[in-house]
Amino acid sequence: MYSLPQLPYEYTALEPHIDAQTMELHHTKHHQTYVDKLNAALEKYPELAAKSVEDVLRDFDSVPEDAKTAVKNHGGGHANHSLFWTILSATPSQPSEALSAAMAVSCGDQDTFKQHFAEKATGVFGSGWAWLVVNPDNTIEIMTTPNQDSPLMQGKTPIFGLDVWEHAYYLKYQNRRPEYITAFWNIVNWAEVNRRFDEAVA
Ligand code: MN3
Repeated sequence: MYSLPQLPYEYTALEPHIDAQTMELHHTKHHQTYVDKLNAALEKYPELAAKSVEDVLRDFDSVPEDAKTAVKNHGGGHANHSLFWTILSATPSQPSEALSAAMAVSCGDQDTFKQHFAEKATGVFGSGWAWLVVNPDNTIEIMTTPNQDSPLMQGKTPIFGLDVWEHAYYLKYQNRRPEYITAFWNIVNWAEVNRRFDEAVA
């Protein structure tokens, strides 16, 4: 059985960049629904449900046919949001030297990285995510996925991601996704991204 993780901060913590009402609905309604539907879908597969959702997604080929769509959508939704909450923080931090060096190789300097990431995130058609992922060869890249598809299903380890579903920003920003993306840079928990990077390349 999967459960909704607690947020490591209050719903108001990311104001004014992400408003408290959006955070509360996003966490208690949207994320909770992914958890509930994932649990329902895996009820008859207890051996799968005993694994972490990340491990289930990494080994997506072995998920039974009749559970694949639910695992992709709701397992992806659970994993994606579980990561997303942790890479947000009101406390400023910076990319580590190691992460900056990896970024410099594939994404350019920090400003170039932010620009490319914002372009990718803005360009997601409909609902989806923009990511920074670590590839199996330890290079990093910016990518996007539609809906709740997880980069883990492609053998990539997400270390940073932005939810660009309208439910993530519509109350405050309405249709102005680029403004939400700009505001997001103020609340990135780079300390956690650094930790995830170190873990992925170790
Ligand atoms: Mn969402």
